[in-house]
Amino acid sequence: MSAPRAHEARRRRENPVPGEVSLETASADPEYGPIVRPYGDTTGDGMVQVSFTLPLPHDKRAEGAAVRMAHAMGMEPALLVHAKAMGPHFTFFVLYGPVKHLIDIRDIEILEREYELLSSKEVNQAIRRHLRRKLVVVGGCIGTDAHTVGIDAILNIKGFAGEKGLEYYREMTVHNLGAQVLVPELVNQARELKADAVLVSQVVTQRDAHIHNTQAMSAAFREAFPAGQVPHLIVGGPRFEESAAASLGVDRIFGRGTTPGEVASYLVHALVDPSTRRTATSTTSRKK
Ligand code: B12
Repeated sequence: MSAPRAHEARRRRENPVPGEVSLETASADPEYGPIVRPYGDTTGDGMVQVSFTLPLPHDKRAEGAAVRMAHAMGMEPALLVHAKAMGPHFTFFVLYGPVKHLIDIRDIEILEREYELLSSKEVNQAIRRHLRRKLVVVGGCIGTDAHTVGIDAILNIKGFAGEKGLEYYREMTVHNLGAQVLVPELVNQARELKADAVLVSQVVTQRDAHIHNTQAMSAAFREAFPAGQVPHLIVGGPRFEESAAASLGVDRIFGRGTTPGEVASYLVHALVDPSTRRTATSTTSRKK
């Protein structure tokens, strides 16, 4: 969960607006949480919209297959609202209908931000005071991935969402290696530039490329550096699960909507001044 959404979840728990679905306690009205279902026209009607492509030319049989697929996914009845040929051999569908599934939001596991958000001034002060040298950041997109907008949003001075990127921080030295950086090149650059942190972006997820590339990158760093001297490894991109850091062999994952200020604050927390730890962090809202 990105920080703005984590904030929103916290606000709703601590300061709910009347009528909002409760994130904690069962409401007298079964429509208002903590057990929820989707809605389209009226609250609790279960309506959802799904889209998918079938490897069939667009005809009546393909439309029947799409409806049957929606039934198999628990959508009953399923209304076919859009079908469009994607070339001669494929058809794209949109279907709308109700599902019966219920979600108990008390069982949802989330990663809440575990550190304080600092201003750029506070970040610079902390680095000066505790590290007494510039914090060195090396970043880029690895593999064949050429989607640099995300890493540029975090690193480049112009930043993202009204926040300046890490290049703006006087106490950081940032090396943005750009697109399609080969892992051995990234490892060499990190060593030569004495990187404290390596920031990698992965946007393309076809055939789980983001997972495989990240694991290969982390393995290469652990092989190339002595234990305890591996730079802090951070990966980001819109389709990562932020809770999967350990299984990918990295120290931290940042997802959709991340802002440079969050990353700068995290770097201070992880590498410079761990006292920025926030007091209460919870991963589930219900004890099992
Ligand atoms: C712009 C774009 C391109 C541009 C990229 C230009 C560039 N210099 O980056 C061009 C036209 C080159 C392109 C090419 C391709 N693209 Co494209 N592209 C997009 C598009 C429209 C926007 C991506 C973007 O810029 N988002 C804005 C940034 C700010 O968001 P972000 O990347 O999520 O980054 C944020 C967070 O994720 C996070 N973050 C990201 N990285 C990192 C790293 C760190 C360290 C941290 C802390 C945080 C962080 O912080 C950022 C700010 O919040 C998306 C669709 C979409 N709407 O997302 C498709 C999309 C990503 N592309 C796609 C595809 C398939 C391709 C191509 C394969 C198309 C083709 N057949 O040629 C090629 C691949 C090229 C390649 N070798 O990589 C698919 C990927 C599908 C998939 N499952 O993987 C998408 C999703 C479109 C789609 N729906 O099909 N693309």
